[in-house]
Amino acid sequence: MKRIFSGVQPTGNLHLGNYLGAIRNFARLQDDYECIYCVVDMHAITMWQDPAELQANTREVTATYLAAGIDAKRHIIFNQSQVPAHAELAWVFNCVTRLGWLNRMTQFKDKAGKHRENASAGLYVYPALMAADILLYKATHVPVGEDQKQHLELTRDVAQKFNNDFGKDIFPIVEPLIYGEATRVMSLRDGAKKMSKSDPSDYSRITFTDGPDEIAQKIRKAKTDPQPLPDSTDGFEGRPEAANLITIYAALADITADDVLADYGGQQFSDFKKALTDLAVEKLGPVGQEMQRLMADPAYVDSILKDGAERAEAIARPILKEVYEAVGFLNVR
Ligand code: AQP
Repeated sequence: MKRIFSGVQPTGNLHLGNYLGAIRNFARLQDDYECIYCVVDMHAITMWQDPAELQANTREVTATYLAAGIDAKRHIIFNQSQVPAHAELAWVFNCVTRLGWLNRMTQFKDKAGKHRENASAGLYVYPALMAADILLYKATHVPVGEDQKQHLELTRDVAQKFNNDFGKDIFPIVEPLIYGEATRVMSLRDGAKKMSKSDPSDYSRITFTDGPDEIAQKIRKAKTDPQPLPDSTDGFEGRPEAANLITIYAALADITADDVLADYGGQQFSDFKKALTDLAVEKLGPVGQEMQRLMADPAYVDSILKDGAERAEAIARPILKEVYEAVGFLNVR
């Protein structure tokens, strides 16, 4: 069976982009793939995290996976730090990955910003750890949002170079699964910026902890332009905010953006925003409520992670052993 690996960082403010670009797709792939879904806490600490919040956020991402419908009995949910083989394979990959590849990564440039000299070495080698996460399970497919495409290309390069360097066909060349109407949800405050957890404005994103009133307020305040909605997606040119809101509606309703415009084209934003609010509350409300219910039972959430870590470890160990043998590490134990 084809195997999926994907992950979300426990960095708080889980938002609509994470849901439509990743988590909802995770749940939808369960019947066709063997799925391993990780809470990537080791990735999270590439930027400083408050330790108590990191723990709470790890449970929150786990609860959201479950609330979104991922079946932790049929598939695996765990947090990365509990399977040490991730760090072990990441070191081998640090030695396979070329500096030139890392220097091209736009996420590092965006996150390090102007203070590149102050960024952690971990942030720089983040893509090598991500390659290790995926290849540790010989995953064949990786569902992600559009922003992770470049990192997945690097994963393919690492797999190819490792196989060539050691003359063994150990790793598969992974395929990204970037699909759905909303592969890149944009900020509600600026249609040119990705919706993101770290945006200082809470009004830029809809999160799972937002109730109906907050969702309504955020959509009401969402940036628009003075013209009515276009009649088709051809009219999105130069109108990123209109494109974003229509795309969000389409994704939530599971229809195309042109279908949405067949109903709302020519209308003012105000009416459309009311409809979008109702739809967002209808679709996100139950997931948010279930997530909060699960968060009230941390022992249960932890038991899911513990079971998942044990099952993930059982798959990962033999693969790491194969890698260590290929590299030439002398096994004396
Ligand atoms: N705006 C988005 N639209 C669609 N998909 C998105 N993803 C993130 N933002 C959007 C997808 O969500 C998954 C998990 O992301 P992550 O938590 O690992 O890291 P991220 O991409 O760094 O998330 P953020 O929200 O953008 O955080 P910050 O603010 O730290 O940069 C991934 O599959 C991602 O593609």
